[in-house]
Amino acid sequence: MAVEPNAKKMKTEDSKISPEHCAEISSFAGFEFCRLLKNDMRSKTAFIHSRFKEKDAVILMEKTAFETTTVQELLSGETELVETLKNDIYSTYKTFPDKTLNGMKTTLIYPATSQHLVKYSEQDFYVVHESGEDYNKVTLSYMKKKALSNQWVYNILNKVTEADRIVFEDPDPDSGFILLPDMKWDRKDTSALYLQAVVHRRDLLSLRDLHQGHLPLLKNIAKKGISSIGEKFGIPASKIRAYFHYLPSYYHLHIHFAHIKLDSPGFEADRAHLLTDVIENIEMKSLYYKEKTLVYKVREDDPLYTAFLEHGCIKK
Ligand code: M7G
Repeated sequence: MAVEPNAKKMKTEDSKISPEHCAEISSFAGFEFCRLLKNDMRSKTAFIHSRFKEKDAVILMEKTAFETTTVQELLSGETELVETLKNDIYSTYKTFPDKTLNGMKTTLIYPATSQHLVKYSEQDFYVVHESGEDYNKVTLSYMKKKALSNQWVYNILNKVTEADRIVFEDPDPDSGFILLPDMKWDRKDTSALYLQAVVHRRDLLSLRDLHQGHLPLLKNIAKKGISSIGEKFGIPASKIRAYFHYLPSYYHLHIHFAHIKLDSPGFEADRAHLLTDVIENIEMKSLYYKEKTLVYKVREDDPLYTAFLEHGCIKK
């Protein structure tokens, strides 16, 4: 696994690089195939459960979009065509370009936890209507016990990893944040721009925690997030969607900034909450997100699903 150039040794409890992250991996030698967790035809991504050195790994292999600058190189004698159909003026071919024009994106999660295996598996989903009371009784204790680790977030905030990728930082401990590329963005095509604004403060788990006292933080992120995207990438506010996920996968407040053209899962009505709506709702009613019944979907083998079922929040 490639170590970030400015990766430093562990300094504090919450800023660390695990030993597994220090090993360079340049091929899949030694990776054992366990099973295909999910084959997403829409995003052309295979989610694979693998084992490496007796630990679980999750591998996401994604066929990437063509790069406009290299498309013309495809039309050369190096590209092999194997005919699969011919009818009048119409023909189709399996196409094998040079490997430099045919790369895939791989995301490796290693060592992966059982929650990662659940997150990336094919699943049945159920709709949950979570009241403020359900949140306090069911969701909070689930988060404390079962949520995915925020270690990668603390590494970013402590500049242990990804420091060279930071697009913008406001270091203020109350209203500050770091804006940087989401792991899902290849940082090539700006019409697929996808950034995360990760807040410096660590007391906010999600949307549910927000009230009027956080308006300066939210407005600061909205204003500086948009202006820095304009300065750095030349993309105007009218082309950017900024939103929270509820539920998120990671319980440290972060806001997604994505290009309006980006077609990625996560914009669904039962997951995305626009930053501008959140600000306005809180302005109208400070405890809006503490009290509102929030609707979202949970996976069948997520422990939260079982907890909600026991609590009577899911009608089967
Ligand atoms: P989320 O709404 O908590 O969960 O968003 P989701 O993954 O179910 O959407 C977290 C976002 O952080 C996602 O868009 C991830 O792609 C992104 N992300 C996750 N990790 C582990 C990293 C990371 O290590 N670095 C960066 N830059 N982004 C990450």
